[in-house]
Amino acid sequence: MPEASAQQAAKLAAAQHALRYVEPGNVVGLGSGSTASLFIQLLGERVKQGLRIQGIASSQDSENLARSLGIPITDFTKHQVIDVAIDGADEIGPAMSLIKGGGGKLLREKIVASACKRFIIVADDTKLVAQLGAFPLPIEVIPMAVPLVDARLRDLGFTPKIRQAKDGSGNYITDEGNILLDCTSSGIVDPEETAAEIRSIIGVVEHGLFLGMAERAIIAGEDGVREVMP
Ligand code: ABF
Repeated sequence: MPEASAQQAAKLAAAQHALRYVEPGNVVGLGSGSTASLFIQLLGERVKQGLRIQGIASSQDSENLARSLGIPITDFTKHQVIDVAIDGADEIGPAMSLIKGGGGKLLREKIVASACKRFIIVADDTKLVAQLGAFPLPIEVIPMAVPLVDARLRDLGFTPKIRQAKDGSGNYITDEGNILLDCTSSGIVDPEETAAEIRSIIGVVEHGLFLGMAERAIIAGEDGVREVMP
């Protein structure tokens, strides 16, 4: 097997560490992205060994992966509270402020996070930043409203760009049928204020600022695994 990169090894170490927060009988939020996918794979192994849990996925991709591994899937019609969710992030800033959505799944990710008793982030240490915003902020928008939302975001100092599908077929379409705007900026100095301003724009479905939601981040790097608290 080819030598795993240091970053890949770090992601695996973070995912492995996160397993300790899952208890028998839990409803587990299954995050999206490469690190969360490693967690799902490890969780699948535990299920094969007899761990009894049910998963609620934050994307169709994560649900498909979980089902392929034999992880029982449930939904919010049966469980409105998730015991613990493990998810990734694109940036982790001060006070556990996050930018998420680089994988295009921010809406369901935030819905899962909103239903959690415990929301825990797994990431390699490249995700830690002193200020959010170097990573373009993903914002999910109702298709017909894109030109209106674009103009309002530019007034706020963002430069929005419609995300394209990787297969070159045109605009990326989210699991809920919306458009994603990836918004570059000179930095997000006040995430709370920025989030409120974005949320006030009609046509915005959700944005990738996750504030006051994560209880901790499991961070892995060359010097091992550590937990970062808000
Ligand atoms: C997901 O994790 C997304 O919000 C984000 O794009 C992704 C990034 O993490 P990774 O580096 O693990 O893919 O939850």
